[in-house]
Amino acid sequence: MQFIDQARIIVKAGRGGDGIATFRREKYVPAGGPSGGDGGRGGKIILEADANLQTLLDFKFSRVFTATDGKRGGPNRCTGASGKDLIVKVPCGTEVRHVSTGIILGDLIKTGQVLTVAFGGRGGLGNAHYLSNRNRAPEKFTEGRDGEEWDLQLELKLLAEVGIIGLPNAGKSTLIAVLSAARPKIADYPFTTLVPNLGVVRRPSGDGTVFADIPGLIAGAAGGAGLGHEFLRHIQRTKLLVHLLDAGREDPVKDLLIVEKELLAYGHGLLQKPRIYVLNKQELLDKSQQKEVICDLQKVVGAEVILISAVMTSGLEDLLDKIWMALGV
Ligand SMILES: Nc1nc2c(ncn2[C@@H]2O[C@H](COP(=O)(O)OP(=O)(O)OP(=O)(O)O)[C@@H](O)[C@H]2O)c(=O)[nH]1
Ligand SMILES: [Mg+2]
Repeated sequence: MQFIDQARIIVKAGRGGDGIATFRREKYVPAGGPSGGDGGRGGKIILEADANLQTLLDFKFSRVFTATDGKRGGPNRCTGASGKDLIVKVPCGTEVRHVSTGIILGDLIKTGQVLTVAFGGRGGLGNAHYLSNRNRAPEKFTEGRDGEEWDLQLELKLLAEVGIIGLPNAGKSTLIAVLSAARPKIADYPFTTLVPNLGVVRRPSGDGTVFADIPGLIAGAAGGAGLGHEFLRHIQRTKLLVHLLDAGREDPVKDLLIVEKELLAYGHGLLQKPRIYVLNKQELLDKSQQKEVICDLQKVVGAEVILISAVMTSGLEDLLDKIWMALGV
């Protein structure tokens, strides 16, 4: 289950400091020579892969990254201070390319891996460099060079961490729509969704987690019925499943067992994946009916079943809390 998260950023490395022209003035030294120091180099921009980030969400808000300039040279051949490098953290798996040429600068795969994307300008030379036999008192010095500036395209192939499963019409697309910025088609008939929708949900630590609405699970899916088989393969790569049940159906326990049976039939460890069970469309039942259905479901799954209404957006905070807890984030 992959989709591409993209961001465009501008990186500006620091300018080099200027060299200067000065002459030694010391007691008892009659003709002090040139002593102007060189400018410091500008700071560079470095991207660093960080396993704590999952998406490029934050680059939608801060897009320009600037490193500081190098300082001017000083007298007595003192080189100016270098500009400070700026380290920008990106999620592991980020691919970096130049917007203008399309050239790939690199792939940041492992946490801690770094890539310099803009080099700082060289510092200018002080007049001490221009001393020669013909010119014992050079006034010449050079200015620092500009740092590199680039438009970069960041691309990240996202892996869905949370898969929302359940029978057609359970409200999977509705749930992903209320939790994220995704706007999938929603309708009151089965098989509305034909390919998985993905949405990024912001978690308390600030970064995003990718949710996938996995459609088309029906009886026989593991054997290839419906759309199921294709998507069961994708579910394998998620870390957590949210199993959504429809409170408006005749027998939610039966529905639950249909889907669980498919997970079992497909194998590949799907049944061992951590799961959170959720009864959706709570407002279709009165309080005592809700209690009864929840109780029946809990008996079968041996775990808590969370009651929500995606349409009324109730119970969602509790659901997200449980999800973050299960993911350990
Ligand atoms: N009453 C009520 N209806 C809901 C709720 N959530 C979803 N629905 C309705 O249920 C129907 C199906 O919702 P979808 O989100 O399209 O369901 P889905 O699971 O994505 O269905 P498929 O894409 O066909 O697998 C729509 O008419 C929704 O408006 C809810 O909390 N309460
Ligand atoms: Mg759908």
